[in-house]
Amino acid sequence: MKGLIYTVFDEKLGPIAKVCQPADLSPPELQEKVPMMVMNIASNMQEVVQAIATIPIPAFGIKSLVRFIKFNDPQLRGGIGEAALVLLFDEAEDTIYYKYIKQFEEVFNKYAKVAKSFQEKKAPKTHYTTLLGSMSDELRGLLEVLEKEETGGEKTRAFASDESEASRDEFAFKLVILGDGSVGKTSLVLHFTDKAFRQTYLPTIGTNLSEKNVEFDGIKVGLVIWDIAGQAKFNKFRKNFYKGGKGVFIVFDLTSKESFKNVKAWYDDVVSTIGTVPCIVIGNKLDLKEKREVDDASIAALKAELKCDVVLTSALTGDHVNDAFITMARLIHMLNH
Ligand code: G3D
Ligand code: MG
Repeated sequence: MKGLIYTVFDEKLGPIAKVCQPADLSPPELQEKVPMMVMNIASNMQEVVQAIATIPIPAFGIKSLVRFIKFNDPQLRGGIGEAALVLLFDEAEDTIYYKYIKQFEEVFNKYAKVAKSFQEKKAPKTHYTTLLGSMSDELRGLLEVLEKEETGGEKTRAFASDESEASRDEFAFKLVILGDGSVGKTSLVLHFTDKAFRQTYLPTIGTNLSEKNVEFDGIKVGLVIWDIAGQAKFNKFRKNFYKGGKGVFIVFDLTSKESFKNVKAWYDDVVSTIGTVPCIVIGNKLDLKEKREVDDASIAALKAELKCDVVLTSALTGDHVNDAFITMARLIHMLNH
């Protein structure tokens, strides 16, 4: 967790960070840019949601959880003011916040209520400083508890700290997961492994590793899944990212034609870097039926062109997620024995 911002929409000054936690939250531009962005989003929504929203801030390599707050103030136009509680975290940690969003939401709701009453009472600024301080302590405490629960108190087994050693692991096969930003790569990995804390982040190539042992027909296959942390697209580290990969998933979003069009480019990029390896194309977000933009005929054509399996999944409902990974494990096992 990077920090918290309490932002208020001021009629004269626009959106401002009323208080930050820590007070010297850096880089300092965040204190200006984040309120601006959050209030922009709020003004584009029909109705300010009373739930927590995840909003990426790619320019800073971070993501945020945002809880909007409405309060009564007769002195304002319309008699209603708007504010927001914002939590900032590194993109590389997004699995933790995805997985435990409900628990975070409870904490946000509690403090949103207090902030609303502070606004309506016209409380001094020190009250908000104390509020963010308590909220920060509570969130950090929650993170600790969740981590203990997930890892059973034992320390995360350290992966080798640099990628060359990690890929030398003899018992586990390296699997890479590619595709445009927001197609659901991280959500798929999280659904399959169910481990949010037990990941190893390789900062040099901006990658999260998670492991999972798969069993089928009495055969055990260890997988180490490499997922790009954040929105990296064709970045200069991709050679290291692909190197030693025994299988490749290329994910697109069934509700985005653009992400589907880019599958071929991702495929060519991998093949030109590490040669042909087992590849499965995943069409994700199958649950969003009414928003679907990619039809079965286009998928069949791509399948024929790339000679890859295609699996349609939903990381939200979990449909076919395990199938995709098990199919991959089978392919890798077959080719490596
Ligand atoms: P990425 O790792 O490819 O960048 P993410 O993608 O896993 O971060 O997912 C991007 C957004 O898509 C997230 O929404 C996530 O919840 C959502 N998402 C992922 N898979 C599915 C799916 O199968 N169905 C639906 N409906 N949504 C999905 P937010 O709003 O959290 O950014
Ligand atoms: Mg991701």
